[in-house]
Amino acid sequence: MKIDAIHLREIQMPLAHPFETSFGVTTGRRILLVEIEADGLSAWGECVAGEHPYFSDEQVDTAWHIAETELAPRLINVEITSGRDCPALFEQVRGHRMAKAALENAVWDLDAQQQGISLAKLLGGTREIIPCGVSIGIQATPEKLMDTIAKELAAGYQRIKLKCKPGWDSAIFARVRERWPDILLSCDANSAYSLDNADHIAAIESWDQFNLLMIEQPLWYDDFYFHAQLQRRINTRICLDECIRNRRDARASLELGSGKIINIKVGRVGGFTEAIAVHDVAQEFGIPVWCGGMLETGIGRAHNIALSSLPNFSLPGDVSASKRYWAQDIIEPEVTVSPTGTITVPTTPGRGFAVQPDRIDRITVRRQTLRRGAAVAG
Ligand code: OSB
Ligand code: MG
Repeated sequence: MKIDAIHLREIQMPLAHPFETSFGVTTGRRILLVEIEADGLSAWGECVAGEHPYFSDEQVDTAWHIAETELAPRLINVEITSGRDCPALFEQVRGHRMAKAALENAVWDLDAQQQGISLAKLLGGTREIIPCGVSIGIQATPEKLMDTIAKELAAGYQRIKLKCKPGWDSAIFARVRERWPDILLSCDANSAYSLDNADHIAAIESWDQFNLLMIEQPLWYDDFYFHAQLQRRINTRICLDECIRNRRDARASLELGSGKIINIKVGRVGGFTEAIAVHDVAQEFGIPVWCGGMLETGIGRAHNIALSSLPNFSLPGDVSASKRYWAQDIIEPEVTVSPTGTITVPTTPGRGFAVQPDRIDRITVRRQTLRRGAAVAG
């Protein structure tokens, strides 16, 4: 494929509702989008780096800088045949996986369009519909949380994940379980706990009583070892998110016994090639995976839907309807969820959701273009 231009843009979009995790509150998103122009086609990638380096060490401005000065120049003047060529092109650059994923995923999006097949099919997807869950942020009051859960269950979502932190955990889980003894319920601590505090260990050990589907990343964002110690002390499965950067991490953590479920975020692992590899390692170990979310616009959401169609994505993902995040999404149609909590995987060529260029233009706050043939530093 011959790439004619790579466009970077930053858009700004207010969230329909603030989202609070153990690391902070997000009220609006700054998002780096990548558009690749080739053969008259337009392909897109979304960078999931946040406004601050709180979830991971990347952040929207570092991602922009690396995409502009290191990654796009490596991609613009070469002949490639698929998104699978990107990891080798980008290999010299260490880390910056979210920036890499934004570019690589746009190449996959382009490849699917050129081949006239769905992105899901190109990735190796087999599911026609995917099961959906929701991630519910920390709320101002327990009553507000109960109302939110009731609303999401009524909308059909198959699994409720509660963001938690010390002070917003056991008592909350007890209340939710009292009202809904049988729902699929999980929690996500985003590394809010540590094992050097006896209170924390006792708290986490006591969570077995809540029959949680999983406890997501309770300990340090870069740890496997202490998660393995914790996993041996509890019956509830630990799900790893932040600490899985690639297929080696998946293998090491599963051999160590750090967890029994993996959340795959395509941005966190550096793109679709590595996401598929992590999926395959987990499958080899008999470990289910599910697709995580990073408050994406419709572009990243469409890519998550395609990824979720792979066979080992057997648990409901954090892939939910556009309207939970945005007053108006940047794709058409918006992502909708059926009354039974599923999303239908598109079968049309490419990502299956058209981007709305006019709307994107209106919310763009900076842009940069790199054209084929242009001299690039290096
Ligand atoms: O840990 O899964 C996480 C959002 C931002 C950063 C980290 C996480 C999340 C979510 C939201 O849980 C998932 C979603 O997009 O709905
Ligand atoms: Mg998480």
